[in-house]
This record gives sequence, structure tokens and C-alpha cells, in this order.
Amino acid sequence: MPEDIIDQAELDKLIEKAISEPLVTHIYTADPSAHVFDDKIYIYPSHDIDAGIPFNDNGDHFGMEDYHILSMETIDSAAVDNGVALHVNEVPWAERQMWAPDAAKKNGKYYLVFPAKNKNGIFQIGIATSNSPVGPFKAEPLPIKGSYSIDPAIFEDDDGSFYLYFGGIWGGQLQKFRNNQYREDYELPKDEEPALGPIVAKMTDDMLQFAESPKEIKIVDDTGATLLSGDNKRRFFEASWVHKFNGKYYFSYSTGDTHFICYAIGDNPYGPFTYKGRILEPVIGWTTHHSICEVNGKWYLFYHDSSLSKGITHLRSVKVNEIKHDGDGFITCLQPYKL
Ligand code: FUB
Repeated sequence: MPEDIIDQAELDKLIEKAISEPLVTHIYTADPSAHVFDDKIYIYPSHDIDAGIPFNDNGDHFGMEDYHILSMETIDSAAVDNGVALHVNEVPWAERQMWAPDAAKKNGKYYLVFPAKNKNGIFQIGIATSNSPVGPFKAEPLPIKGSYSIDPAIFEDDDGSFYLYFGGIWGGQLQKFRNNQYREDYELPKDEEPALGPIVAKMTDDMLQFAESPKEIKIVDDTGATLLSGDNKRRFFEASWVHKFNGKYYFSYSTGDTHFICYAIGDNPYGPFTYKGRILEPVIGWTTHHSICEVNGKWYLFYHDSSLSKGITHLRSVKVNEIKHDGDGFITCLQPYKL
């Protein structure tokens, strides 16, 4: 939440100034991954619930159990909740915390990709398939081999290749991995060392496994130097997303504890990506997470805030606003509350 919001009256005033309203209000939804499949908009969000777990830096209070997929006929029409698409009890390897998902369509089949903690409390990433974009989805019996951490996002390149981006520090556990290996004593790099980057791997043709060993992505400044771990207003925290605009690859992400959505531009799906700026200023609530989707030639930022729950950080609502790339390809930053 913006740090100057100190009391309920101020929060109420900010909520009134919101530039957009929640897409649905009968459930809490977050981490929206939006796609257009067959001329219709589908949003794959987390389904926030109050699991009764107190706030901690591990994010244990995000105790989500299932996914509901939202659909919209047009960008202005009401969002429809299509019911439970997948429950944690239906995923053999997963125990808890069904966090931010994404989805892809290939050859008429739909693939839901999602993180969850396994029985050892380690996040991995699973795949579930369906013949319908809104499910129900059937989970694979095991997570993707070699997967770890959170916030999977699938990007389909123009040549039909699919790439899976993932990773998140702190509660997302990315700091416990180096070169795809877990060690309990691994921690975040020191402030003056290069920040941990998000991870990418090309998917196999059947969309069920990594086709290659996952690689760390570099997010660099204008001089080509990797952003530092202590540069927490710019460095990667979680919420990867990739979209392509005018032949360039835009990697966008959350800075976590500084609450920005930022972006960086590269020439190929693996990066490096050069930091370019912010897309979204802080929203009400601790987390910020988004997707960017083209609908009928216009670009939209799907994001969330905790306005409906009046600031409860793990009870969020999905929203949408148009964003624009300027003549030079830079994205104009969105201020989610009128100044
Ligand atoms: O929804 C749980 C976690 O909160 C997501 O995985 C993060 O991106 C943050 O939005």
C-alpha cells in the first residue's frame, strides 16, 4: 500500500479515487493473467481467501486452494466467474498455496500452469490440461521436472514456441536456488552484488515439460550492468510477464517490497532485458502483480489491488485499464488512483 496511507479515512479517500473498479466482487481475485483465445478474453487469477493465517514475510497468509477463471465477451462487458477450474485436492503432488497461475492454448487444448507447495513445503510448478479455456482442468500427476519457485507466465512467440518464465524471492523461495539447485543455506545476494534474475525455459512440444535446462535472465541498466540486489526500486522480485511489441520483447515484473510494476526490453525471449521504467505505481495492498494483453489493437494492463477488502493485503481484486506504448515504444506509467 502507498506508504503515506496511515488511517482508514485516508484509505477510503484513496479507494474513491481509484481509476477502475474490481472486475468481480463476489469473490476475491488476484495476479490476473489475461489472454485472448478465440476472440474472447480469459483471465486466469489467483482466488484469494481468508485462510486464517497471520501475515508473515513468507506469505503463508496467502492460503489459496483453487482457481476460478473469469471470462469477458469484450473489454467493457461484465466478467463472468466460470466456477472452480482446479482444486488443490485434485493435484496429487501439491499440498497448499495455489498462487499466481497462467494459461496457454496450443492445438485446441488449454494448459493451466500453476505453482503450489509440495509436501515438503517447497514451491514447484504444475500443469493441468482441459479442452475448454475455463476448465475443469486435469492436473498432471507430477510437477514439471526441474521446476521451482512461483509465478509462472507462459509466452508464445511468433514461431509457435512457448517459453515459461518464473521465480519470486522471499516467500517465493527463488533465493534458495542457484543454477537450478536448491540449498537450504542459500540466501539473497548482498546489496552490492547482482540481483537474482527471473528464470526462463522453453517448453516441450507437448507443453508438459521443460525442453531445456532453465536459465537465469539478466535485467540490466543502460550501461549493460546487471541491476544490483540492493536496487530494490528496480530489481526483480516476482510476477514475470512477457509481451511482444514491434518486434521487441517486453519483460515486466513486480519489485515486491517497493511495490512497483516495472519493465525492461530485450531482443529475444532469453534477454538480457534493459530496464526502462515503471508501468504501475503502488496499489492498495502489499503485493502488485499484473499481465499485459492486446485486445482488438489496444493494450491493457490487468492488475489487482486490495480496495474491495479495504486494504487487507491477501484479499485482492482484479482490475483492468488501458495502457499505451508511445512512439518510441516506452510504456506510459499508470497511476491507479487519481491525483
Ligand atoms: O498471490 C500470491 C503471491 O502474491 C503471488 O504469487 C505474488 O506474485 C503476489 O501477488
